Amino acid sequence: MTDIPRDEHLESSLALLGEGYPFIRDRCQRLHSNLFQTRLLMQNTICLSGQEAARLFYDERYLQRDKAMPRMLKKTLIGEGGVQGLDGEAHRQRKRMFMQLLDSAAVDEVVRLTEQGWCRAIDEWQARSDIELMSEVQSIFTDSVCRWAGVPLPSAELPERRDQLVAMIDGAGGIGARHWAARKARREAEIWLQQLIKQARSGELQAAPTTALMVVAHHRNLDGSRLDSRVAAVELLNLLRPTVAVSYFIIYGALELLAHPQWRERLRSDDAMLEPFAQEVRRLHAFFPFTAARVREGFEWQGYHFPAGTRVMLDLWGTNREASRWSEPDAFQPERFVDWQDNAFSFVTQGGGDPAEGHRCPGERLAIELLKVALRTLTREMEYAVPAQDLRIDLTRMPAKPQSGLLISDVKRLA
Ligand code: MYR
Repeated sequence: MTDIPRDEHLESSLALLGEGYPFIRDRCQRLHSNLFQTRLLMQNTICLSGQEAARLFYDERYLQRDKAMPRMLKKTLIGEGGVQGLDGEAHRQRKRMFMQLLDSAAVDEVVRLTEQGWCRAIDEWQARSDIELMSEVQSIFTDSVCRWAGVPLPSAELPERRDQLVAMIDGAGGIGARHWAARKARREAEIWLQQLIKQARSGELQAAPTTALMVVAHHRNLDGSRLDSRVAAVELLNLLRPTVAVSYFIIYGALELLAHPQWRERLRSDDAMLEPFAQEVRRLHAFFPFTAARVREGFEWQGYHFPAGTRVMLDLWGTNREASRWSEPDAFQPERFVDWQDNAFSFVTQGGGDPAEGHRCPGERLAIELLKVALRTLTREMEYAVPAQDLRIDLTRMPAKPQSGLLISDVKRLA
């Protein structure tokens, strides 16, 4: 048995927060290894990268989610008691609720609502000068996902709720003010949704029984009890927040259109290339950089020992760019997805494996379809100018985004 290569620093948390997305990949390259150990958040942590590592990471015989996510993420992005931290049968039972809620009819419905949202927005943007595309898309998505979920959201309340959902995402990888804003947003959003869950249970709030609000409110644990109302709020947020997070993909997509005008032209008429383009955007821009699990019982893998209880972090961003699986991995080449044979472990932007059985995101198809709607709209429904601004994406900031949120102007609806 050989020792797992070790990162030279005694404690790497500040390096991770300072280096951002390439943190694991850079060290794997330097150490010529697809794994290394380091100390992160005061714990010995094994970092993994690549397809084979992802296959291991999503094997629940070896790794569990209980007590895996760092506290800073539980307090901001994902909350406590939700599906991400469950294992075994309890996880499968909770996950079924998400899989059923996010079925193809739901995808169609959210797509339809966002198409209407884009259409209304274009009318409004034509009369305005500077538009920050990112926050506009976040408004469209907040409004659409709340309508779909049966969550009442008067238009006067929309900016506040949008900002809370965005703060949870935007502050997840931040320290200082960004982190504290995310914590506050989570507390406030949980109170808001907990109230609605209670009203839905008492009958004070009426909504169709198939809406996400009602399904979550009446969901039963394995022992037949209802979800604690706070946990129900966390799960409802697990539907609303990631939908709004798709706005990051939209902005990355808009930036790729800007960087590759030949693709803008091609997408105007070539329906078949919308999905490959969307997939390439998602491959290169995995905005959740790493995910975490914990060793269940000690085991051996590739000649290395993984001690029981050790935290393990999988490099999502770097796995999507593994040089032995993807040719020119850092280049934007949508054609690579034309005849792509779906591989559950080499392209892991929203997790790996089978979403019904494991921890892969149940909303992946929704994210792809929302991105395709955006690409269609940006190339076929509207013309716009992009004023001078700094459009660089700083990979040391998690989640990454252009500082300006992508300002556009001179919007015109195309006939
Ligand atoms: C969601 O669950 O809402 C979708 C994912 C949002 C991604 C936000 C990225 C957060 C950066 C995490 C940094 C991890 C540092 C340990």
